[in-house]
Amino acid sequence: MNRWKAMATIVLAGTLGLTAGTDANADCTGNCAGWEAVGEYNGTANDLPKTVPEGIKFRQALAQHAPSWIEDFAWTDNNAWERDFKDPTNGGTDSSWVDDVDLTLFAGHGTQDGVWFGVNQSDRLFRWSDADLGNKDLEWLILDACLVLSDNAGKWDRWGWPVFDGLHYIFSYDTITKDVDTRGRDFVKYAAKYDWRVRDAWIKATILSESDTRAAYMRADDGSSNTFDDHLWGHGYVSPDPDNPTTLYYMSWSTD
Ligand SMILES: [Ca+2]
Ligand SMILES: [Ca+2]
Ligand SMILES: [Ca+2]
Ligand SMILES: [Ca+2]
Repeated sequence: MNRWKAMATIVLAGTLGLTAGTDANADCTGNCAGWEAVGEYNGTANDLPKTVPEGIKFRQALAQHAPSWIEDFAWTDNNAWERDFKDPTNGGTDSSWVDDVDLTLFAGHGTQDGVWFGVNQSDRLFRWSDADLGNKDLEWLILDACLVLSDNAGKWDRWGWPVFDGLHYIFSYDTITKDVDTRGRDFVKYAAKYDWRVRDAWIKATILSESDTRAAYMRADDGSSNTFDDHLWGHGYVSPDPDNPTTLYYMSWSTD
């Protein structure tokens, strides 16, 4: 369905007594997840046929293993937009989408500076300087894409200090990674079916999916948080939000 048609349907519901407004997407209440997957790059990069299937498997795993969770949004290909990840202070709408939920998965192309979309909405690169995450809600962001968490000296000032604003974790890759459709599913499986810590679930999901790459995460803590021991909501301890991070942690590992 065309994205604008989808939003028009929601606005129409407002005339039936639900809340209608300029922002058709109401705040998500409860345990909320969303995902965006770009398989079609419209000639700007090679297409990635496994990304949309990854999102669908992520959806199915949530339904199967984490039934208390709601899928708040799922945008694919030309309906997946950079502005959904960008903070309103930078001209984006993340407080209605990516930062309005607890867990977001992105699958597509990446570099150490950001992740790529197939259309200009409002541009094609969600760059670290576009981001301010957790000031609305988001706890966990999976950027299943190459190189976002490249292990070099600049990493703290890219995806670290300027980005973590209540956010607990970014899960991604140090190196390139392959187009694989299982990682979102396996993350949910280990975090929800087996109640593992989220860090352990991402490590497991990456090791299961391929070899010869290095996956990574970055997380934040302040004086009262303990994100190391985070689980998904409903599946164990969840740390208070590190709203003013005092320490950032980085880990990468071989997927051999
Ligand atoms: Ca939350
Ligand atoms: Ca951008
Ligand atoms: Ca935000
Ligand atoms: Ca939060």
